[in-house]
Amino acid sequence: MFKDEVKGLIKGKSKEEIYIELLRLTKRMAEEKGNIESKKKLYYISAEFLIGKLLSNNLINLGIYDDVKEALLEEGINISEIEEIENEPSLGNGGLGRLAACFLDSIATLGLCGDGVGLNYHDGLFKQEFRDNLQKELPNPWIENESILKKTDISYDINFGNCSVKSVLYEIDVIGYDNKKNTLKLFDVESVDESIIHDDSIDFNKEDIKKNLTLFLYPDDSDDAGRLLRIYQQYFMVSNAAHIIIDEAKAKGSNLHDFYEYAVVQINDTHPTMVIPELIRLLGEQGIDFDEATDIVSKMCAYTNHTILAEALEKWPIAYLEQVVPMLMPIIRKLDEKIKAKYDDKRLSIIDDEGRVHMAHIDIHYCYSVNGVAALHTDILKKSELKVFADIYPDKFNNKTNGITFRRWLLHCNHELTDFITEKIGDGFKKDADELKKLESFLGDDEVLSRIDDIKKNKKNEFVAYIKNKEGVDINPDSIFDVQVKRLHEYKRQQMNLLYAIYKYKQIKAGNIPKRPITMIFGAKAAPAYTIAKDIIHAIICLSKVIENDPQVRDHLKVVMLENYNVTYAEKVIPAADISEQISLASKEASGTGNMKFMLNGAITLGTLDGANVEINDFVGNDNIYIFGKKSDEIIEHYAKADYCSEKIYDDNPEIATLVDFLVNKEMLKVGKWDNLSRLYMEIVNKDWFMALIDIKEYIETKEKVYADYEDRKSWEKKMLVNIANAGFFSSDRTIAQYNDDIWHL
Ligand code: 475
Repeated sequence: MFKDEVKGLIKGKSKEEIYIELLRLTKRMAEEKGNIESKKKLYYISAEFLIGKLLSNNLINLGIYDDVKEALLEEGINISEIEEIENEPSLGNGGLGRLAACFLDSIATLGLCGDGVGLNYHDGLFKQEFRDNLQKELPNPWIENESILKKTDISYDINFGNCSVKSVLYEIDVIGYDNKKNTLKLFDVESVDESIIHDDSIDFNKEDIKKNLTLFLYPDDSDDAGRLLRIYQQYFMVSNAAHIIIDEAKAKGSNLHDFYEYAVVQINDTHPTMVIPELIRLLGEQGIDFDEATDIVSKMCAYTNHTILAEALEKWPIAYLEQVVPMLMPIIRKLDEKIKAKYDDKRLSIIDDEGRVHMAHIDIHYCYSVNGVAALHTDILKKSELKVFADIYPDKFNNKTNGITFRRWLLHCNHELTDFITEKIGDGFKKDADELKKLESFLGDDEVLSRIDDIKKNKKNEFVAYIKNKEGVDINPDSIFDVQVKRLHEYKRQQMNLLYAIYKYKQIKAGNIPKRPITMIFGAKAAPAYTIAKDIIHAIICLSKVIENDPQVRDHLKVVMLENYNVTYAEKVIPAADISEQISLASKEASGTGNMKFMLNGAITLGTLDGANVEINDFVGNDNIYIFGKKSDEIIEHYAKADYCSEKIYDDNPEIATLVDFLVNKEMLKVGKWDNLSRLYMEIVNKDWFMALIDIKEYIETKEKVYADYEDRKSWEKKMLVNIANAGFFSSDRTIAQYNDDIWHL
């Protein structure tokens, strides 16, 4: 019946028109569902919401995906052709932004009243292209005339030290699975001007705040103007947020003395930290004195930490803040004085002796909850990184292990597996992910095991066709797909995986042919100012060319660097993966969420005991995961003693040295650039800050074992099934239920 209605909507229309019809349909249906309401509301403030394409997910959450798919098929159209038309909003960078998007899905699905608040970046994160084997960053416009954005008439005047702008609020529906909706609120500046961007570069006038404020996510901050722009963006985001939170609470009857009964604010990493002094300031304008305002705000703000990397913890010089947000500085000073008066320990100060404001310290002192994102991460925060704080606030610190929404990362990206699971255990797992555990009863069922394998083969074939069409790359579908896709960072150690690829290349040259061809797939963007990360990308691409040019090797080993890896690409490559590379230096990856997506889709993890890998290991048991490398305690000790020396490893181990030397050999230099390759070589030999060489030997040995085990198909299929069956804990529905029980109390 509904199918006929859809057929009526799309009849005789072009694909572009059909996309618009379906977009409108989802908007109408969301409107009919109405908003989730409650007295107290959550505001999840985040600089990033990496939401991905929304059409199919909205159809799934509205319960009409199958009808629409069939209606399209009857018109001779595959729904994937319509999905292709939607632009992917590039409102995030990596894990932190994707986590925020998964959380919004779960919040609405659980029927909790909670909105996201962020910025409407017109060009988002850059689009990545490879030119001369190097990453080139291009603007990534995504907003079309008619899109998922709904313009509202809500607007605020936001004043900076030297200028004012008018904001405009746009909204995106966040439809719960079989539930009503919440909203993602994205603020924009009225005077934004896309014409100051050129087509072929992400350079622009960083000083023209009225025009540029919401053009890019993470504008290059390697100079003062770039850093100042980040502060403008952050204040613009939180000032708008603070205004709307107050307005909404008042509309519901708050007299502001009871503000915390109406709102709870989750601060996603330090980027939204200024919401604390801004709320105090605005409450002051409403006649509430400083001490009471501070008390109210501290009762309603909670902070999530996503990293222990010191360089990622924001510290803004006072001079910058005086220039951009002079009205906040007296408040920040007072907040700091309170701490200094109470504790005689400089490590706890908000403002340090060099005149820098430690944003995380504002959060920790003035939020009522501080959480890490995986058990090991929270442990490290409490025992070492933030120990001085945990000692004075033992009750504030808590763990919330990350999760992913199964609607996107199973139901949407892997229909075949979803249908098969449903056939075997019913569809209860769609709302209660723990039910996946029932799959373990099929461990002895050969037919079930081969079906799981067939589905994987299917997804591999689909990916082969997709990448051929998109990038013209040929991949052998019978090869092992060994995949590392995530932001590029030295601590994630893509360079160690690259050294493995070099090892395998040399083995094949020496006549040791692998039993089965290997395809090593990388996907990553490097921050525009992160030189070594870009050098690693260059080296990976160069190696892939060296292999491609070598008839002796290319049929046995292929290295692929996906161009412009994003959510859409992730949805294609993760279901096709055999091996999930989670090889960060132990202690450095706060959680990881890709690891969970791979597991759910039946890939086996090859990883270190870092982040949520530790918990994955606990769930699946040692036989169903491949763990290698130094443990976090040992690594933390190396940093404390500053006694790691990569040069010594290089000198003492000729077999390792030859791998590193390969980076600057004749073949590599034929396709690559001396400057980049030699810089990477020097970095690894002389510094290797994230210790690729400390684990390389064990990594090679373990990976060889993984490839060998892959040939015992029955036992591999069992591993796949155990991984899928134990993924339930990593549903973001579980994570959000815990946030609500322990922190939000909605
Ligand atoms: C962690 N992004 C993952 C994930 O909790 C974790 C920070 C500053 C500027 C730009 N981007 C960032 C991150 O710090 C980030 O994505 N962190 C990640 O958060 C969710 O699973 O381990 O690295």
